[in-house]
Amino acid sequence: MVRWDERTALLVVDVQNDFADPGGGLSVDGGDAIIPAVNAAIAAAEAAGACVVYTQDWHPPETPHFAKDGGVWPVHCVRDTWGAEFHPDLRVVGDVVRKGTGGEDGYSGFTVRDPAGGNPADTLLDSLLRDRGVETVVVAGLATDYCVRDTALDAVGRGFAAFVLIDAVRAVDLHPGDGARALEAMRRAGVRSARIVP
Ligand code: VGL
Ligand code: ZN
Repeated sequence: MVRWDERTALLVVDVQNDFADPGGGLSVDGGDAIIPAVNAAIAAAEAAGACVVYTQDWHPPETPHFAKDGGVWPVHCVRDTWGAEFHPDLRVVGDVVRKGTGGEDGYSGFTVRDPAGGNPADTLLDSLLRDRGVETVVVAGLATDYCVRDTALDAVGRGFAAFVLIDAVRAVDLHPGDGARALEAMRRAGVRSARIVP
């Protein structure tokens, strides 16, 4: 079980229209179905004085992250478009960290990679959490097999204790089983599974 307190942060990963809405550019099956559980986690965090931080995938119109520019993904979460906005049912009550804003690639909320050389750079997430004395992160959102996985693995690598809320995440499952493999990779790395809905 997650024990919510001031040293715990809920990370709400990429609950944006392009992932969560069935009409989105990179729609995740059942993406909108997690929103009640995510909102329940937000309420639990708030009640205990835990901070809530949201990430947004925030791409320029052209980036090597997109298939049309040499990458693998359909166009999604282009900055300042409907697809990049938070899903309207999501309660937003905390800071927002945007990733990919300069055309960088990568999935983790902590790190982006320069599209040319692949050099990693930190987002604001790590310093934001450390400034608040956060020791434990709890990850929810989209997608289990990309941004949720990489954010949780990075959290552990940076010395945070980490949980994944298995009823508040969903996978892209580009290849069948990707979501299950991602949960297994997180488990092996020390990420604990928890549920928000009893
Ligand atoms: C994501 C694929 C491409 C994610 C972002 O949020 O999991 N997946 N960009
Ligand atoms: Zn993306």
